[in-house]
Amino acid sequence: MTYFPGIETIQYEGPSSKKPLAFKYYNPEEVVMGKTMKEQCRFAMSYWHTFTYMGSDQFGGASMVRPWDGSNDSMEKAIERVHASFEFMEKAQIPFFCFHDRDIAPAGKDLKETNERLDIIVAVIKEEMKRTGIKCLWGTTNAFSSEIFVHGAGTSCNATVFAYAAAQIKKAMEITKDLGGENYVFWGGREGYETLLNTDTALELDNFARLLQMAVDYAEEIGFTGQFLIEPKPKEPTKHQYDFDTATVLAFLRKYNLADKFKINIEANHATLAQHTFQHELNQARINGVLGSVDANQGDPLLGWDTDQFPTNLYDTTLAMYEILMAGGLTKGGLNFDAKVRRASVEVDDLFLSYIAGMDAFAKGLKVAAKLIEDRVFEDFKANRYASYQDGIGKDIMEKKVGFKELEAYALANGTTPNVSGRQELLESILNQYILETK
Ligand code: XLS
Ligand code: CA
Ligand code: CA
Repeated sequence: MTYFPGIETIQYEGPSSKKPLAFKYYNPEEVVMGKTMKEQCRFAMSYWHTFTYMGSDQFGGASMVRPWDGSNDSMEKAIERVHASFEFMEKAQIPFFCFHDRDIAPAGKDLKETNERLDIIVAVIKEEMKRTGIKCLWGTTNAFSSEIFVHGAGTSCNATVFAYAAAQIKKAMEITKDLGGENYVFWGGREGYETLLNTDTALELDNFARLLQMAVDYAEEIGFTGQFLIEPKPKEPTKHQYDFDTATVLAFLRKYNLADKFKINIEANHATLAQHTFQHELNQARINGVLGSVDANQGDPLLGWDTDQFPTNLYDTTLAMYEILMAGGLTKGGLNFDAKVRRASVEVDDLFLSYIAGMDAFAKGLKVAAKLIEDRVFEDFKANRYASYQDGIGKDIMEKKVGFKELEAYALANGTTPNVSGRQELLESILNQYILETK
């Protein structure tokens, strides 16, 4: 049975190819900075956006009809989605997938039945993983869609909901371990608030930390060695999400002594919702040693919400790969396309075309970033810009040899040296040149 008849495995054909169903820049076996592109990019498919999203939005229902969704039985449908998704990943050459518990199996009448259903689907997924060699990048819990989470999950005012969320996370961690998941993600979809008039933020944050500590303890108990990741997002669905951005999450983790147990999963669209650039969030994670993984998508600058579009902006993919390479690569993380086709892209091959667009954009970004790093374009410029800290009074500051009194004496005697240009426009035009000329 094939759900994508007529579509062969997508091949690299190079930048001059006019064939839509071909890679122009992503050449999996090509070596860039000591690793193949496949190893550098670690691309992943998001199960939810690719196999459960049918095009609905706030104003209308499903716009897409998928051939694998023919059955009226929700479990049969879930099984067919597994088969279709692995055929898709194989043909698109995507080596990893990411999932929420509720993406892969429909909820049953109670938690027990829901968990039994998960076990059935996980067995099918394992068979497909064995057949194809495709791996699980990360698993997570959907503790936001069900109405029971209306006040939050780990931050709910209702202790029975906290317990339910914990039970759900426990099961999702078990299946992620069973699937060999390399990471486990926490995105606090309802962990935030609408109004402070009814919210005890101190208690909610303490409880959220308690929940995370329980996850750490349970991982140890069951021998789950995957990396825990927190995914920041400033708003949506709640007005104010506790995991606002990387800096906020770091402060939270440090306060609750969880900083050595978690890294960050940076999503591009969440960065821009927080009024940051994608690069800023990656940079902050990198310099703090917590860059864990990446949700590779993009938002629309004209829309104020999480549009989860496929990433095609070469500036963003270049500067993202720049930060990732500077961090030493993705290690256990990956580039997960937490991205969905537009509502009007209703045809099945749109799924391939969108992944190709994203993979090519990141492959090109990888090559440009590698060249910028190899040529030390920005790093040499920065070294020179901060050269005054290499000797004299600058070195004394760096080495903590001076305090206010010594610095006052220095300033009185020497004044300051004249400002020199930051050369931003020059650097921007060099960046353009590298994007255009890197082969
Ligand atoms: C939603 C988030 C979500 C997480 C996983 O905005 O991006 O999809 O990545 O729960
Ligand atoms: Ca995400
Ligand atoms: Ca998102």
